[in-house]
Formats: sequence, structure tokens, C-alpha cells
Amino acid sequence: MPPIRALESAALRLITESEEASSAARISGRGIKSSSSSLSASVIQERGSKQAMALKEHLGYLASRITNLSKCLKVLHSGLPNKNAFKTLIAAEYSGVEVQVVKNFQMGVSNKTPEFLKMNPIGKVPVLETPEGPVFESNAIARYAFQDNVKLSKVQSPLSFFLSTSNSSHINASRFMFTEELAISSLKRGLEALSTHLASKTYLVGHTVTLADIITGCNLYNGFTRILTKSFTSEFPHVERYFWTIVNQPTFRKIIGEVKQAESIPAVPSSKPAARPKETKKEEPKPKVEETAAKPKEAKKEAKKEEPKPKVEETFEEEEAPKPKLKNPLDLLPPSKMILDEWKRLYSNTKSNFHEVAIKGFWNMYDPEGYSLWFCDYKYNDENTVSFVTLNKVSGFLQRMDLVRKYAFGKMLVIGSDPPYKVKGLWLFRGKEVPQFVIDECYDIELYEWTKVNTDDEVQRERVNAMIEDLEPFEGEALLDAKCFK
Ligand SMILES: N[C@@H](CCC(=O)N[C@@H](CS)C(=O)NCC(=O)O)C(=O)O
Repeated sequence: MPPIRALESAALRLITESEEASSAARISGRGIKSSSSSLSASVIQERGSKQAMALKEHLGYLASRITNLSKCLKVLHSGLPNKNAFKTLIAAEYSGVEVQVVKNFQMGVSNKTPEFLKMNPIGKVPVLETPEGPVFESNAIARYAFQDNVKLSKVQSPLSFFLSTSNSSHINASRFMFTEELAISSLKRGLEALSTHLASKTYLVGHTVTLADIITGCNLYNGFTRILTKSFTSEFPHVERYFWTIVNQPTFRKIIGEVKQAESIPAVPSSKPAARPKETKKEEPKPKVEETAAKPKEAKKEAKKEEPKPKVEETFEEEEAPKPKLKNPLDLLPPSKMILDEWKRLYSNTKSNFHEVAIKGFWNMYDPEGYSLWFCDYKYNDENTVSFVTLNKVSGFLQRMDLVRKYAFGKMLVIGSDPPYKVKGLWLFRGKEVPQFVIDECYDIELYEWTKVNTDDEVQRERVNAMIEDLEPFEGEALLDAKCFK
């Protein structure tokens, strides 16, 4: 990085040439004063408007960099709003560390420049430029802003990168298997775990906001404001309560403004990010922080007057470029003559003469090439001593099977009039096996013994029928409950 003096004189030279740039120059850095000298309109025309614009942009950027470097020496490279940048700004606000956001940051442009890649070779945003060198990875930067310990944070940059990428992106090969259903199910698992942790706590640790809350609150921000509607989050009441407690802390509000929960789920872009509808834009939470966030009030006012308001970037555009939607391996199977939804409709709509209509209909539709039938038997029936606990256990299992809804139909019976209750089920899966992603993602699977139904065996077919029909007595016992997954 060239010394500040060299930057100053380079900027001065350019600034005195350009009236276009005088607004930027007026933001006085160390020793830099605005200049009334100008680059006349004709000169600008002569150089071509493109060049003039580039010059203007460059000067604005240079001037702000000099201001930044000379004034606070900690410059955050990011557009706003960006939940990862919020982490730093909130942490800095809590600990009184002065951080300034770089001007005119353009996602996909500014983070591809050689200067940026020198600071963070991964090209990810945000990066904090400090007098002791750059710190990248939002959690490491936030820690720096919270503790002002650059050494620790710089060590944590690569560590944090490898930890987060091994979990979620480049390194984790299983991510290539991810589909929407899996993403939702792992999100639910995460929120469930968080909700359990928060059941008896206001904050993640102790009795006040810590760095953990800043990071977690910001990580929840995109979800709550963009996709997770109330009907989804109400399943996780402690997370809800926690999120609103955190984002309504005065220091958070100062940085991120008022937070509003998503009212509907936006359409998933297929390969290109879809333009967001205008109406949604209007309702978007406007961040309080602007590029001049950490400046003294005077300069802030001036910057507001002089400079065109930066285009507020869409948070989703700031995330990794959207990947083409991955196909579930079950979608790649040869087509089947059995249409699962038709069977589900027949099951739901048959109100009388069930055996004649639904059961016969099922066997007419059933395609042993495209589907398989499975009996499952709970391995630990001895533990089913309390009826409502057993019923909850089965409900939880069915909830976790949500990820396979497009590819499965199931019946779960809770059997017996006295404890211990037996839990047995019947499942119809697309494909000839219990789908691997279900085995991987739904831990209940291993709590059951799975046996493939031999559909050539009349006794087994009758058992299938009895389970679909909730026939009582089932294997000589009354049913406490029968739940359907469709
Ligand atoms: N683990 C990183 C993630 C950073 C990240 O994904 N940043 C997004 C913006 S929020 C980005 O740089 N996207 C552009 C790209 O991937 O090229 C962190 O916490 O800083």
C-alpha cells in the first residue's frame, strides 16, 4: 500500500483538475482541502464521458480512502445492508471502536479488484482494513471490533474461513447433494437446537449482550427479514423472542434500523437472480448506517448533501452467486407410472367404501419399479410408557420427514390400549430403497427396524392394507392413534 503522503499528493493532483471531484474532495482528509479548480465541461467532453465518470469515481474513492485512512484507520470494505458488515459495525459501536465503511462499494466489482484480493484472496466481503493489515471473515472482524485485538483476529481470519467453508460451502462435498428440502430440514434442525438452548436464557451466554449475540443476531437477520415468515418462526418461540430482543437493543437499532419480519416467501431464483418486485423493495428495512457511518457529524452532513446516495445493495445479491437448483437424486430416476400425488388425493378423498376404492386403487397404481414399500418397527417400545410422550415422538418423526414429502407416503400406528405402546409404520418411498438423504438427515430412521415389503406375499399385502386403513384390532390390539404422512 503506498504511503498516505503519496496517496495525498496523487489525489491532490487529480482533485485540482476536476470540478466533478470537488464534492468528494471537500470531505477533508489530513491536509486535503477542497479545490475550486476545475476540469471544465469541455475538457470532460474531450476525454469522453466514460473517462470522466471513471475519473470521478476514482477521485471519490481516493478521497474517501484518504479521509478514512487518516481519520480512523479502520475501513470496512462492504456494501450495505449486509448482515456480515453489521456484525462489525455493531461490535464496534458496543466497544467504541471507530470503523468507517468504504465509499461506493460495489459487490462483484470492488471485491474483484487486485487491491481487494490482496486483502482477502478469497474475494469475500467484508474485509476490514486496519493499520496492521487486513482482517477478513466477518466473525473474526467482529471479534477485532469488539476486542480491538488485531493479532487474535488475523489469526482467526483463515481459521474462521476454513471453519465456515468446511461447514457450508466450498469444502463440504455433501453440499453438492443439497436440495431445497435438505436446506429447509437442516435450517429447522439448527433453529430447533438454538431454541432449546435459549429456552431458559435471555442471551446466548450470561446476562448481557456478548459477541456471540451480535454474530448470531446478524446471522438470523437475513432469514427473518427475507424468508422466514411468522408462520415458520413460530415453531421456534425462543429463537423468535431472542431475535427480537437482540435486534431491538438500542445499539443494534442504531446500526440496522427497524427490523421487519418477512411477510411472504420470495420466489427462488432459478439460475439468475430475479429482479425483486418493487412493492417488496418499499417495505425493506432501511439500514440506519450509511457509508459515512463512523464520521464526525459535520462531515456526515456534507457527504450526504454532496454525494449521490449510494445504491442500497440487495442483501441476497451480496451472498454467493445463486447456484443452479440442484436436483434431488430421486428426480433422476426413470419416470414411474405411479403418480404419488394421485395416490395421496385418492387416500384423502375416499370417504366411504375405503377398501374397495382406496386400497384397490392403491394396488392398481403401485409401481414396484419406481417405488418401494417398507415396514418400520420402533426398536425401543419398552420406553413408550407414557401415551402423550409416545404420540409426540411419532409427531416429531413425521415433522422431520418433511424433507421427503414429495417422494413419500407413510402411516404410523401407535398400538395398544395400555403401556408400553408399540410404534409401527408403513412407508412408500420413491425408488427401491429408503432414500439415502433421509437416512443422513433424519435421525429417527435408525430408531426403527426397516423391512422391505414383499408385495408378492399375500400376508404382507394384507398387513399393508390394514395399516393404510387403520384397521382395528391391529395384530390383535387396539390403536391408540394412527397418523398419516402425505
Ligand atoms: N464466511 C464469510 C462469508 C462472506 C460472504 O459470503 N460474503 C458474501 C457477501 S455477504 C460475498 O462476498 N459474496 C460475493 C462472492 O461470493 O463473490 C464471512 O463471514 O465473512
